[in-house]
Amino acid sequence: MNDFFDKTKQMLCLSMAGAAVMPFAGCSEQVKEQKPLNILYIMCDDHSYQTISAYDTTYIQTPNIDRIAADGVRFTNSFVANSISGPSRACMLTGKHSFTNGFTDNSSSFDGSQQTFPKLLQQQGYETAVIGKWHLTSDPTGFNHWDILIGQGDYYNPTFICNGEKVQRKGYATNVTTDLAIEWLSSQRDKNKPFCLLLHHKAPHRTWMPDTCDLDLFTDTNFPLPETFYDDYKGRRAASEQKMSISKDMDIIYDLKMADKDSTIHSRADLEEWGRRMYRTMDPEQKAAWDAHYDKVIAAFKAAGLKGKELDAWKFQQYMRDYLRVITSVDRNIGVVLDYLEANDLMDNTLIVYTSDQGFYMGEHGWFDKRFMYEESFRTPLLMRLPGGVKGDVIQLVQNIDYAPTILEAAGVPVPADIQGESLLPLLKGEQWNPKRDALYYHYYEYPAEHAVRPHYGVRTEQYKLIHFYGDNYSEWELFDLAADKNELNNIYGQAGTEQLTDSLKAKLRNLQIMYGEQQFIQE
Ligand code: SGN
Ligand code: CA
Repeated sequence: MNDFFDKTKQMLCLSMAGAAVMPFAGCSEQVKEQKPLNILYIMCDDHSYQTISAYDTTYIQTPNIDRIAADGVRFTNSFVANSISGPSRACMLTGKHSFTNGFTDNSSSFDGSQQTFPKLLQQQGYETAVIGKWHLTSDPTGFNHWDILIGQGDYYNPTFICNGEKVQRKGYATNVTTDLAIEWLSSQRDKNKPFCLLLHHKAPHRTWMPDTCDLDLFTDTNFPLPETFYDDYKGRRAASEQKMSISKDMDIIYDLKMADKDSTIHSRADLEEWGRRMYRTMDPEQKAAWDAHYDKVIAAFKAAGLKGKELDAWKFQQYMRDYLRVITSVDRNIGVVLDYLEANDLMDNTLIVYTSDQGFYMGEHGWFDKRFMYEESFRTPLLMRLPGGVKGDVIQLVQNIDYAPTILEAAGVPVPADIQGESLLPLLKGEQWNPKRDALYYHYYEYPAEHAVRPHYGVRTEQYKLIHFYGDNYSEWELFDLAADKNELNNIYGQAGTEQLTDSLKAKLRNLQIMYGEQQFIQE
């Protein structure tokens, strides 16, 4: 299904693309006329690699996001350090794991006095901005301009905080966020300086509310159920205890929009509670377009009277349709930004990054949401187009703590020694890459919390993954051989014959915990 997994076996296919660009800082006299490097970092919220056609064509075509891949590098083994929004964003800004940057779960508040890559760029003369979802509670620091959504933000007519002032803006969040980015690029920034723009869409976060113009897309499409949709979680206790099941935990009104005005498929109280949240910020025109679409779906749903597995499959289809409608809008808006760069002669001196704050379950294991160190949520899409860099696939294991040092090095700004990530710049240039780590470290902390995923840390190598779920009176280990069991259904921890492998992975885990300052979590 995911064609890029097979391609990970291929070697890098690299060719030079675009014109040469000099880093901004430290330019010598004779190259001063060359343009400094701008940074455009685009990050969506919960955008799965399964729904980017550069990675996987099963569900949707994303021609505009694919433009970045076609002209740059597609990372086929890209991961996060902690699969949840705020922590991921903090890892990305600091180049440090959650424990080190202090933002371990979504209830944290980011210590904005600490070092971040936008601050370091700003100090070296960059004009910096963040537009869209922020989700770090404290006000942004290190930005000349910030225009952020409050918390998760709303899909319709969202309220932003623009440099400290609240402003409600009419329209659909992805379009509004794009317009703000174009406005800053075209008329608000100081054009004598190179720019670093973090463009953070709230889409496609739950509850996957499409733009009115996309509501009728995919209406007749039936998507294939993932192989693991009916996973029984045998041998994986923490997986069996979560609350992110499409069948059991996805809400018929709130998530799937079946707000039946006659209240025959749910109670009146449910309609009032969830309906209020769903329509909360829509204006009458938007609400009318919304109802014109969903009222028909509600009528058909009521007439069908689905139960059991048929109902589960319907929920999956409905979820996929809305999610993919939201992605259609994201892709269209990425196209707008790329067109702007092209029309304004910025493509040959702008590093473009496309990523998500983490991966997401598109029904694999029967789930939506993220958090687990299992592949679908541990992975995240990552595309980077460096002018003058290479094109093709990079198969090395990379992580979101690597973005900050990559961007700093690309901009010619020294990478501070305390940054834990590794610069990916050599990979973008087709050069040798010798990271300090020999495996990836992961740690998820948020518990108790929505979706009931137990805290866990673990280590991943090219072939194996060892996870430890922990808590008061809770200790569960899982070991997967990803070459033999790509869907992680067969926990081989404790099985005869795995002793040596387990010891060596535990040693790697211990070393990473020491390297990243989490000695207190070491388990013998
Ligand atoms: C909200 C969602 C959750 C989601 C978290 C974290 N519930 O609480 O489903 O896991 O955000 O997501 S909702 O009812 O408010 O939609 S994150 O991407 O921001 O970390
Ligand atoms: Ca997210």
